[in-house]
Amino acid sequence: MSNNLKVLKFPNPRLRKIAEKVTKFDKSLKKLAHDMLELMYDENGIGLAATQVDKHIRLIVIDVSDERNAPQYFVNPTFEILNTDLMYAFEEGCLSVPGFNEEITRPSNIILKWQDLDGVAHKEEPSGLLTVCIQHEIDHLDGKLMVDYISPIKRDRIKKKLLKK
Ligand code: QAP
Ligand code: CO
Repeated sequence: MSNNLKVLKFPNPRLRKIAEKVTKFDKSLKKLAHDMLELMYDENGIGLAATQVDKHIRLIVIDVSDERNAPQYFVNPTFEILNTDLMYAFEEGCLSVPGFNEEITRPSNIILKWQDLDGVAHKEEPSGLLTVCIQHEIDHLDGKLMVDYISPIKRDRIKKKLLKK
């Protein structure tokens, strides 16, 4: 059980809220991060943004390892695109859009800046699945969803199916 946290599902309008920057690196931040990680593992996800659990702060948890034993926490993440010509298409899923996968094209070379749970700043060029996942999750913090990249017709079809559940 993940401490009362639940994943909001598209088209819940709360997924559209813009998350606030984290300024206090206290125990409650660490607790939320660990609860989010537990929920993400329970639901077989590789990434989860605080927005998805109705907490509107700039916090993301990710684990792209096969063994599910390499959690990464990103606070106040931002990225710069290194080369706008290099794009990568990947079949993405989302815990807020369960049961649907869509091919999304995103920049493949980025520089990522973030803080850890203690507020220490980091800067790195991510590789592989992390590059895709962190961009997907930063979108959540800005109220943006995977379905915003597909055609309105497809998006509407997904919306109707999820509302019927
Ligand atoms: C975002 O998504 C992501 O439909 C994280 O039935 C995914 O963890 C970024 C999930 C792929 C890049 C590539 C989705 C679990 C998990 C589902 C997830 C489902 C069960 C999605
Ligand atoms: Co998502």
